[in-house]
Parts: sequence; structure tokens; C-alpha cells
Amino acid sequence: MLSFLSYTNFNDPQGKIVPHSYKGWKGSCTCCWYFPVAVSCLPLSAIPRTGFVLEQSRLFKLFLLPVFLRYFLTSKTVHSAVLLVGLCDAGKTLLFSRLLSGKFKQTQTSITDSSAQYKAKNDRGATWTLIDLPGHDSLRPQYLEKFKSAARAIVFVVDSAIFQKEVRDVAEFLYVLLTDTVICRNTPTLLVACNKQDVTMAKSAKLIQQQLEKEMNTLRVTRSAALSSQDGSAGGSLYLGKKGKDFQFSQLPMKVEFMECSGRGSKGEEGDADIQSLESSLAQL
Ligand SMILES: Nc1nc2c(ncn2[C@@H]2O[C@H](COP(=O)(O)OP(=O)(O)OP(=O)(O)O)[C@@H](O)[C@H]2O)c(=O)[nH]1
Ligand SMILES: [Mg+2]
Repeated sequence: MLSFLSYTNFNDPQGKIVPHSYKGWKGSCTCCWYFPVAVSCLPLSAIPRTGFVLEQSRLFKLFLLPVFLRYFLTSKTVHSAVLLVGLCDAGKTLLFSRLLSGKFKQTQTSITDSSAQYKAKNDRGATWTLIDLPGHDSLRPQYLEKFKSAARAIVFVVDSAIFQKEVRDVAEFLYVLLTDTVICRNTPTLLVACNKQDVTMAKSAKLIQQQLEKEMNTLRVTRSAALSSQDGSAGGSLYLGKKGKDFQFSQLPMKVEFMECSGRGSKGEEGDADIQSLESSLAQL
């Protein structure tokens, strides 16, 4: 019932505090069903006798039960968040700013989440809650835990300029995401944004995809071996891809797209970002 009274605050990109609206990242107000559930669980004696209106049992059957069923059946979580995730310095916060305002912004490493309403570039005018998560190793798990169940899409940002050096860490993070039971159940669209394409040595989206598939295939073998040498339980994570086959992103239950982009853009801070492919994928959610 506390959630009836409380609401979360989010920081917007300009640093102002914006109240969490009724249809925020959770997409539905949980109090909608807490209240009828709580009422219908009360002992009948706790419901005051109306005497001249109805017997208690009839009151429950005729009024409370339909109300409870209606709320229980119609209140489902709407996945309305688009999460920006990735390792430190991949360019999430700059992309967050570019997607929202188009502007270049000097960034610092994020220590908390930022969120704002993002209007997709489509005729439907779909609006999502765009959430920028910190990439630091020590903060990543708790923020992922907080927002993963609300994800409609996950934009996994990769620094293509230093991908070769980070391939193992990128694959490990992606592995954690893609074997998570909540994420596998909700199947948010996965958009792998191969960022920093303005840098000359940046790897292409195709090469990044191939190397990640190879690396995650290796990870799957080592992780499965480690699990079976313990107690055999998967500890809240699922098997990645198809058993008996080399891992490919096409085996995943969710839609996966790899794309190239640059939050900085080819003309630097003064020019526009190169994020059209990301925007058009977000428009199709
Ligand atoms: N050359 C180039 N630099 C970029 C690009 N995108 C971001 N950067 C730079 O990379 C650095 C890190 O960018 P951020 O957006 O802060 O990275 P982040 O992923 O939010 O990092 P954390 O908050 O630490 O997780 C900044 O200096 C950005 O200006 C890009 O497309 N090209
Ligand atoms: Mg950041």
C-alpha cells in the first residue's frame, strides 16, 4: 500500500528533477491491484455490515469479487522503458542527450540513472521512457536489476573504437543480460549500437557481431562447465542460444539488431550525431 503514496523521482538530462508520472517506466500503477486484493483478503467480519443492503457473503460475491477480478485481469505491466546499457565510456550518456535534444554534451562518468520521456520518430508518436544506466562495474548490476523488468528495448552501446581490447568484457556483460530469466521472459528488443564510428579504427557492426558470437560461444562452454561442477542449478539464469549449436544472435527469443552510429558525429561537437539507424529502430518498437 505504500506505493499508493510514494512516487519515484527521476533526473532529466538538464539536471532538473521530474516527478515519476502515473505511466512512468513501470507503465502501470501497482496500487490499482494492491487495493482490491487487500480488500478482498480481509475477513468478512472486517467489512462493516450494511444490514439493510446485502449479506456479507453476497456483498463479496456481487461487488468485491468482480472488482478484484477486473483489476487483476486488466492491470498488466506495460514495458515502456528503453534502457541504454554498456561498459564505461561506451557513449551512453552522449547518445541519451543526442536522442533527446540532438545536442552535443560534455559528459562525465555516470554514477546514477537518468531518465526522460523520448518521443519516437514515427507517425504513432510513441513515447518511451529513455533511461541511461551507469556503466561502471560496481554499479551496473544494481541498476540493471532496478530497470530490467520495465524494458521494452535494450540499447547495448559498444565502443567500436576499442572493441578489440574490450571484447571479453562486452561479451560477459551481454551474456549476463541474455541469460537473465526476466529479460528472456519479457524479450525486449536488443539494439546493439556500435558507437564511435567517427573514429578511423572503429570496427564495423558486422565484425563486432561475429566476434561477440564467437566469444559468447566460448563463455557458454566455460559458464556451463562451472555451473555443472557446482550444484547444477543455473541460479536464475538460462542457457544461451540452442544446445548443440554454435551460438548466434538469431537463436535468441528476442529481436536483435546490430547498427553503426556515432554520438559525436563526423563533424564533431558542432555537427549532428550520426544516429539515424538507431532512431529508426526505436521508431519501430
Ligand atoms: N569519438 C567519439 N567519442 C564519443 C562518442 N560518443 C561518446 N564519446 C566520448 O566518449 C566519452 C564517454 O562518453 P559517455 O557518454 O560519458 O559514456 P558512458 O557510456 O555514459 O560512460 P559511463 O557513464 O561511465 O558508463 C566522452 O568523452 C564522449 O564525448 C562518439 O560517437 N565518438
Ligand atoms: Mg554515462
